[in-house]
Amino acid sequence: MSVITKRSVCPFDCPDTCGMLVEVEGGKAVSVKGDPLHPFSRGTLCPKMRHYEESVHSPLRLTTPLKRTGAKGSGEFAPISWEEAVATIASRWRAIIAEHGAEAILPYSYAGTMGIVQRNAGHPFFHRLGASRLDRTICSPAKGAGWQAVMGQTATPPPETAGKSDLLILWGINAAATSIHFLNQAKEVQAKGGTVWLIDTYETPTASAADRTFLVRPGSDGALALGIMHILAREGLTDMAFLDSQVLGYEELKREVLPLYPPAVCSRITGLAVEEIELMARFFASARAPFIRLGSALSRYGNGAMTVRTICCLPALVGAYGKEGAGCFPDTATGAAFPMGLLLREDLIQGSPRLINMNQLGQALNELSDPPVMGLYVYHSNPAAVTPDQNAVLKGLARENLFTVVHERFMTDTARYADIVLPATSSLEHSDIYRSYGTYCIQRAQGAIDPVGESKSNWEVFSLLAAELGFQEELFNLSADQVIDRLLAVPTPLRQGIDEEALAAGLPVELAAREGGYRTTSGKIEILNRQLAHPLPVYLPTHEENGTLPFRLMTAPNPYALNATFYEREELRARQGGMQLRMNPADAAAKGLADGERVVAWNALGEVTFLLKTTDKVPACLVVAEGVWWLAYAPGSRSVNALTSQRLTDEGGGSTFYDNRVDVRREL
Ligand SMILES: Nc1nc2c(c(=O)[nH]1)N[C@H]1C(S)=C(S)[C@@H](COP(=O)(O)OP(=O)(O)OC[C@H]3O[C@@H](n4cnc5c(=O)[nH]c(N)nc54)[C@H](O)[C@@H]3O)O[C@H]1N2
Ligand SMILES: Nc1nc2c(c(=O)[nH]1)N[C@H]1C(S)=C(S)[C@@H](COP(=O)(O)OP(=O)(O)OC[C@H]3O[C@@H](n4cnc5c(=O)[nH]c(N)nc54)[C@H](O)[C@@H]3O)O[C@H]1N2
Ligand SMILES: [Mo]
Repeated sequence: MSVITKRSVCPFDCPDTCGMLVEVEGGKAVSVKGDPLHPFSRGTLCPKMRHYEESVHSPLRLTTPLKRTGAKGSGEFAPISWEEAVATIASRWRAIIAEHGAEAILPYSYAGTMGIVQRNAGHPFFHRLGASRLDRTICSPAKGAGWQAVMGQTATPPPETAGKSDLLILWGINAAATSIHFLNQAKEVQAKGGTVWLIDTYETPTASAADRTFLVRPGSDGALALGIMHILAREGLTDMAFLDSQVLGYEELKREVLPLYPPAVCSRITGLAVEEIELMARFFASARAPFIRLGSALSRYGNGAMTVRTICCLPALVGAYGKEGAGCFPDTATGAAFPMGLLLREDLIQGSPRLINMNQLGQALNELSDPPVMGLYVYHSNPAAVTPDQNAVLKGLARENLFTVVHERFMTDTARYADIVLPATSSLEHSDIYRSYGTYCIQRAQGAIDPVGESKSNWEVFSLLAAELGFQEELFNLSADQVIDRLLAVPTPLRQGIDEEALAAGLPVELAAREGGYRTTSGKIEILNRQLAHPLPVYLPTHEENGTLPFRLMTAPNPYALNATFYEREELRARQGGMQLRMNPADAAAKGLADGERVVAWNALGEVTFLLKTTDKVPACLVVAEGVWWLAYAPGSRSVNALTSQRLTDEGGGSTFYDNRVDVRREL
């Protein structure tokens, strides 16, 4: 049989958005490779995607619609036809709407696929239905709020420019796991004699790519940035010409804020020595082009937006913004490349349905009334695993009077609680167009193989449901490819000058046009922003700054999984070494715990069994639980998010996954 190679794009929630070449033989994907034409990933894939074909053709794929036959959560189901599934959903929803109104139905989705059409497929449908709206804040809205406080809508530099820096700071990012191709920039910097620093709370694998690693206390980075700025101001290391002409509020910062943050104070907050903070300040000031690559985890704290805002001020003091190879890179914002209104159809919203914060699904399912949530439709998300306060989420999902539909590729922890399960295509089985939050690439991809079993894409399922409910809008009758064509038919400033033919042919294309200047209210970088509750940056405490339990809990990404995705792959689970809790050997000894033993981490929200891994890469008073395991493969009956709370960030309504404490004991 002949092998055909097709271009595709990695659909997962990762800043790199790699280009892929898929080899198809006899209708099956037999291998995937990195696409050498992709400008950022340059032909290599991460360890998860190197064998994507094993996920696509996994024996665990769901292949038919299912209806529940046992108790909720038991995982007992019987196959049904698509006709029965769609008719059941429509009739149950009609009954819910008649009794409680359409707001009693809640969609729940996040980032199982990042493709623009499939990811947003439910938006027009649920707007038209009149359902409650979901505030999709689980990832990093506080990071966005922090950047915007200082930089407004200013475009970030292309990530590749970091290679031209002479001091690259990987600040709160485990790039070896979450953006492996960005490490090419780190290598470029080092090859030219420059320096790479990592600032994290424990020593991740990225430390081996850095010349020096600084470990700070969780959520204290804002104090580090203030301490560095204090020293820059004190020692006259600032770029006054830049500050005078391009920045608003430096004098106010210097007069009112920086005196409160001498190095000794910042040392107490961050845990770094005064000498380390001084060294960082002087080195930063003497760099020709300092570049900060900012991760997201440090924004997932009660003070997360303020932390990001404070760090974003730092490059302004040395005139690093606007200089090639310098500045700060949080993410790329490329949504405006497409006329998203055509797809999101907010004009279909009737009245003002309530907005439910996705981090507080537990509260929504258990506590909301007027109306209560009676119907839940989950698509490309796995809230039983990824959403904070797992015990509250599972309690809600177990409600006998809650009608739950889950559209999934696998029998996830969430799907086990469904009344109806619908099988979803993988990205190799449907069309989409992709943008990226870590590069300026866009790329269109068509299905490379036929759907596995009877699976259907998000777009197709919402078209079926719309037809069953009698929705007349033309959009619901279009195919995903037709929707993509319509998006591409409308020119946007961001797509100006791109090679439309290459895009149509499925090649990766870089957006070049970016509006220059500082896109803030004042047209300057705004250290002072009077529209905010705190007009100047200050250090705010985290939720758990003064908590009483002994360990701060880091719920970090693992290189061999992506949130709760990829757990179907035994080899990747094995490479994680099981569901581990990592702890400093001295802390373990003080507790009488031994490496490899089953331990229980606990707090007021729940208890979770882990395998203990002692390592001096983790500092004292910290424990690390990487990965979001499926319960089927967890050592106990819960996974890490039974220990994380529904509390939100200071701005943006974001998750606070890292702002939790636990104690640890031997499992009895
Ligand atoms: N392999 C893999 N890749 C992924 C993911 C995954 O789970 N696995 N997740 C994807 C998703 S959804 C996202 S949003 C992105 C980014 O996902 P993020 O979760 O933002 O991950 P990183 O940006 O790598 O940053 C995490 C690092 O920040 C550190 N950290 C935690 N608290 C602090 C702090 O207070 N200060 C400092 N300095 N560091 C801190 C953690 O220890 C960790 O090493 O990655 C994506 N890519
Ligand atoms: N403890 C802890 N919890 C976390 C995090 C953490 O670092 N630590 N990270 C948080 C962050 S940053 C994020 S962004 C969230 C991510 O939250 P989610 O986006 O919910 O994360 P995933 O686990 O990737 O779940 C996506 C699901 O979508 C399914 N899927 C994939 N493609 C399709 C498709 O085309 N259609 C349908 N219907 N389904 C599809 C996959 O099989 C998978 O089960 O998790 C958060 N939770
Ligand atoms: Mo995320």
